[in-house]
Amino acid sequence: QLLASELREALEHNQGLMLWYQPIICTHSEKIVGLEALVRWQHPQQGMISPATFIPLAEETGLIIPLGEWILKQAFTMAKRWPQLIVAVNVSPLQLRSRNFIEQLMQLVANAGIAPQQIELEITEGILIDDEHEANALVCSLRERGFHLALDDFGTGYSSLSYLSRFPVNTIKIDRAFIQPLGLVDNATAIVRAVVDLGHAMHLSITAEGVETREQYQALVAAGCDRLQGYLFHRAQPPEEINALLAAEI
Ligand code: G
Ligand code: G
Ligand code: MN
Ligand code: NA
Repeated sequence: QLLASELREALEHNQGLMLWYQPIICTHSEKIVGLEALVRWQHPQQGMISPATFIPLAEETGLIIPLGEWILKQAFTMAKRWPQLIVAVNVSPLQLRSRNFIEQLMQLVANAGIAPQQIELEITEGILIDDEHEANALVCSLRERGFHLALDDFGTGYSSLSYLSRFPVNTIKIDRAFIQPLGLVDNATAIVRAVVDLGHAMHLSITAEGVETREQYQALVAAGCDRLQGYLFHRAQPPEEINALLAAEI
């Protein structure tokens, strides 16, 4: 596990790891309303390594706990600099279920000088696998503290729509697997519309991920989707570039 020990070192020396941010757009105003933090690792020899590779490795080795804390700390520091925006952070199920997670979060929020209301925690249906009751209690107590919660990769997991009523998130992020076929495949629009309508009936806001084409965009506007994210608008980019984007918007 050479890569794992290199990841540990990168974390210890704060070298090579960084957070990039992908804008989230309000469908109505077409303005940036949020930023999703996405971790990047510039490996000294191998170049950029995808989180799709090193997050699972971090989960296998337990490194996800300190890595997850580092990610939260960085994202909260930037949230302080972008007070008008929601900052969304992906949280691994292992991190979410770790001891003292809520205490740690509250400490990080206090240290950064931000309100929990500015933070959206992106969780996946993976936390339901072990103990649905425990997952529900955790989500409820995060909501009580004021955090926003988003159910990420919606539609790809094993859970059914009925879970939503027992899992009090604020937002559903429709996985890009459902966005991609819009305009190409019969019924793709019907599926997205059904998710949007059901979400709205439950007072949830709906974000579409992976929006890449005008056709998808138009179908999502017509379906009443609240927020949009994807390469059609912006890719994830370093904080300095986000600042330039925000400055250009005004
Ligand atoms: O950014 P990219 O599309 O390459 O991300 C690939 C995968 O890694 C996605 O599933 C994404 O949710 C996950 N990921 C990216 N950044 C983070 C992070 O900061 N924490 C966690 N737990 N997962 C992340
Ligand atoms: O699992 P999660 O939804 O957090 O994954 C986010 C990942 O999706 C990131 O790695 C990000 O780079 C990627 N992503 C964001 N927008 C697009 C897009 O429009 N198309 C594709 N293919 N990937 C995207
Ligand atoms: Mn996400
Ligand atoms: Na996703």
